[in-house]
Amino acid sequence: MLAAILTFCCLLVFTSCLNDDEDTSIIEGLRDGEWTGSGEGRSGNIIAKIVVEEGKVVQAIVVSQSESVFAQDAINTILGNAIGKQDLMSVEVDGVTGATLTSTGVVDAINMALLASMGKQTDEVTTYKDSTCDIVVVGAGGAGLSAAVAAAETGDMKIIVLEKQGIIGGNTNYSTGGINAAETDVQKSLGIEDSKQLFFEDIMRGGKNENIPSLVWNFVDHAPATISWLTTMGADLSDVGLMAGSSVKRTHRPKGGTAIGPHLMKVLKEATTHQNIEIRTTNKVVGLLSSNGTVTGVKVQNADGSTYKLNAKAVVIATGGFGANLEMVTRLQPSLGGFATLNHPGATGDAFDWVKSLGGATIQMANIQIHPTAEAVNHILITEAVRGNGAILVNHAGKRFCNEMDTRDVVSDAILRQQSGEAFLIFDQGVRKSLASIETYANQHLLVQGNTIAELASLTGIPAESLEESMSRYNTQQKAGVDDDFGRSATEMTATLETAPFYAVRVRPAIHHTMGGLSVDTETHVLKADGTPIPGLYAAGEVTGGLHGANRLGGNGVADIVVNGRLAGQAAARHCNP
Ligand code: MEZ
Repeated sequence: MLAAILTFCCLLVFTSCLNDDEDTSIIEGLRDGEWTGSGEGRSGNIIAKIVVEEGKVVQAIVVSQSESVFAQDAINTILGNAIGKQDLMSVEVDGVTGATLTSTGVVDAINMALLASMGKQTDEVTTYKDSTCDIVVVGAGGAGLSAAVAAAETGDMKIIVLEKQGIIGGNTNYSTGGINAAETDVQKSLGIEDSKQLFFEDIMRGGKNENIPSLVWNFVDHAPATISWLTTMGADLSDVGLMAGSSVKRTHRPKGGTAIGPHLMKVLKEATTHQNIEIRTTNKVVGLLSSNGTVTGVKVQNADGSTYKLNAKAVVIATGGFGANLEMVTRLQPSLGGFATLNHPGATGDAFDWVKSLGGATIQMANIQIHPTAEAVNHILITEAVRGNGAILVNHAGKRFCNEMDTRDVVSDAILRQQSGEAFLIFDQGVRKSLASIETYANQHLLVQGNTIAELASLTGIPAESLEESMSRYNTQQKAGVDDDFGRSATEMTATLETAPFYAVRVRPAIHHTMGGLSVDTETHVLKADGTPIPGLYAAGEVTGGLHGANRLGGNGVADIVVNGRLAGQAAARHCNP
C-alpha cells in the first residue's frame, strides 16, 4: 500500500512540476533543495537526486548506480518518462522487460528522495532510549560497515551502526573508480606484475612523501587480503584498471568497469544483515561519552530531536571527511574558495570536535584534494578510469596541455591554468565500450556526442582543425608508444581514439577528498597529541589523516575505507574481548 501511495505521489509530483498548466498544489510540502534517496537495484544501491525549486521538482537524476550496460535503458525509460513525457505511471515497474530490479530500485530511490523533501521517512521512525551494546560504529558508509562486519566476524557481539543521514553509504555511494591493492590473486590471474613495495613507493611519491610511512605500509600490506575478504562476501572485483599515479594496473572493480561504490555497499549491507548488525539511520551522534579519559559510548539524537545515551565498550568513528563543509574547507585552505564539491551533504566533519574534547589530535588538515574531472555544470565526478582507459584532455583551443595520467594535483593545476579554468575530456566509442560506468554519464546527459571529430568540435565550440590535429597527433604517438609532448607512458596511452562516435565532457576541478584528519596508529587507535591512544576509541577512513599525505592516488580512497575499516572493527573487537 505504501509503495502504491508513494508511486502515486511520485506521478503527481512529476506531472505537476513539469507542466505549468496543471494544478501544482496536489502534493503539499515539498521543501526546496536537493534531496537524495536510495533503492536497491540488481547490482547495488541506486542513488537518485531530485532538485526542488519553489515547491516543484525541476530535476530528477540517478547520480550513482552500477547496473549492467543492458539495464541502463530501464533507467533512461523511467527518468525519461518522468521528466520528458511527464507520465511516470505509464512505466509499470514490471513492464521494463528484464530489468525489474533496476526499475524498482530507481522508482524506490526517487520516492525516498521525495519523502525526504517532505520531511518524511519511508520506514516508521523509532525513538530510541538509553541502552548498552558492545561496539558502536559511527557512520554507515564503506568504512563503518566494514568495521561492523569485521567485528561481528570475531564472535557473538552486539554491534550498532549509527548514521545521521536518512540513507546509508555516504561518499561510498558516489565512488566509481575501484579499490587499489597489489599482489592480489586477481592481478595474478590477469598476468599483472605488481608488488607491495612498488605500491608503497607510488603512494609515497604521489603523496609528496608527506604520508606517514607506517600507515602506508600497514595499508599496502593488508590490501590484498581485504580484496579476498570482499570477494568471499560476494564482491565482483574481477576487472583491474589503471589509475593516475599508479605504475601498473591495480584498481579492482566489477566486471566491465561498473562503479565500485554502489556494488560495495550492496555487498557490505548484505553482510551486516547476515551478521544481525543493527543500523539506525537518522540517528545523529552529538558527542562521545567518557569516564576518566576512556570512551564509554556516544550521545545520540533521535529523528524526533530527543537524545539518548548508547553505552559501549568500544566506539569506531567512521564518519568520513569534511568535503561538504565549505566553511571548514576554505578556512583550512583559502585557495579553495568558490570550488564546487563532489561530496555527499553529510560530509561535514562533525567528529573532530567530539574527539578534540577528549584530547584527540588531528593532522594535515589543510591537505584537501581537488579532483581534476568534475563535470562543469552538475559537478558530477567523471571517474579517472575514463582517462585510464584512454581519454585525453584538451583546452578550449583544442590543444592537449598535460600528461592526463599524472597525479591529481598536477592535472588539476594544469586545468586551472587553461581558459576559464576548465577543459574537455575527449574519448571515442572504443573507450565508452571499455568502461560501463560511462553509461551512467550518458544517462545523466553529460556526454556531448559527435559522429565526426569536426561535429564534436562544433558542438563544444572548439576549433575543428585544432581538435582534429590534436587527436591525430595523439593517435600517432599512441601507436609509437611515445608521447613526446607530455610524457604519457605507453601503458597509459591505452588505445587510439579513432572509433566514431566521439565524446566530450566539459570538466573543471572540484573538492573531492579531505586527506587530513584524526591522528591514528596502525591499529586504528585514535591518538592524543602525545601519541598515546584514547582508550576505547578507534577510527577509519576519510575521517583519519596521514595515509595519503599531500595527494591521494585514485583507488586508494575506497581501499582505505575497507582495509582500515576492517582493521578498526577487529581492533575494537579485541578491545571488548582482550
Ligand atoms: O579514488 C578515487 O577518488 C577515484 C578512483 C575517483 C575516480 O576518479 O573514480
